[in-house]
Amino acid sequence: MALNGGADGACENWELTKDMLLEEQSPRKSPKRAVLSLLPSSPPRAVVLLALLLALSFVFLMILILVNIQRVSAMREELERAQLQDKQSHTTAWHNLSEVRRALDTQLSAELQEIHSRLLNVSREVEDVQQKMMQCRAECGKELRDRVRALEERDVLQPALQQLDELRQEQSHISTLLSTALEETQNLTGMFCTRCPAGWQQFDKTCYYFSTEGKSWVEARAACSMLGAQLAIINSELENKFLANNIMEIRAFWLGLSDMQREGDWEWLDGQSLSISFWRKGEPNNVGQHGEDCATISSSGLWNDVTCTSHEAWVCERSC
Ligand SMILES: [Ca+2]
Ligand SMILES: [Ca+2]
Ligand SMILES: [Ca+2]
Repeated sequence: MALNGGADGACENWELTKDMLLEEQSPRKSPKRAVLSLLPSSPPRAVVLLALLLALSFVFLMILILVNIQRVSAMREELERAQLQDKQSHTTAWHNLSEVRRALDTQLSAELQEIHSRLLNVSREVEDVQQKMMQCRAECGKELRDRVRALEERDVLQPALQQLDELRQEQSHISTLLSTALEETQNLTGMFCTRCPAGWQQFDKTCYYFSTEGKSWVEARAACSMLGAQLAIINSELENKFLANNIMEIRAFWLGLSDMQREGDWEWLDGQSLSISFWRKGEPNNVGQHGEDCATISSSGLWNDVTCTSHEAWVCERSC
């Protein structure tokens, strides 16, 4: 009953509204009126229109869905392609990383081996140094102790060494004094020439021996040599006079003068040629079958050349 009452009321309102609209718009013919003519005044047409709208909306929605599906599909393909590229890139990078890792492993292995070798060498050197230190500890310790002992002994001996040094200086001084005294003594000895043996005569700084027997010149020369002397050599007129004064007998005495090396070239035994001469008048004359090549001196102080093999006395001379 209520429902029917409600429907009847709505129909009455619908009729009233329709009449009011017809009364207001009847004086003029407008488009709104055409539209109103389509309104509930003809319900099937509205339904059709709504259905048409719904269909169009559905079609439009389907089109949007298809478009979106295509876009999603494209994006999905692009994503797959990107994933594939990423996978390929990842594979390449992994391969490169593997190569790098392999190279690094090889290099590190070589370096580790070299470092290990160096460590072994260093270890050997350290052992060697340790052995040397052990040896040095034994040997160097002994050497150091010896050095310390030597230093201690040197310290102990220092006063004695100093005294020895002073004694050496004093000895050197005494040696110098002795040398001076010896030189002065030699000078005095030369002046007085007290060394001539018994039987020898002294003149200036020379000792002379006058023989009492006769020999050949060569034998007489040898006899002087036996006495550490030589046949007399006249160096000055005073010496010649001294010899003459000591020849008391009327005899000739061999001098150390001859020309046996080359005739006429008179030469003393010391190799000197004649600087002064005291030949007797007419001498040297080199007479006889064998000639005369050895000189004699007589008490007159004059010289004569005589055959060297004749037996004559001789005069030796030597320094004091
Ligand atoms: Ca002389
Ligand atoms: Ca001669
Ligand atoms: Ca002669």
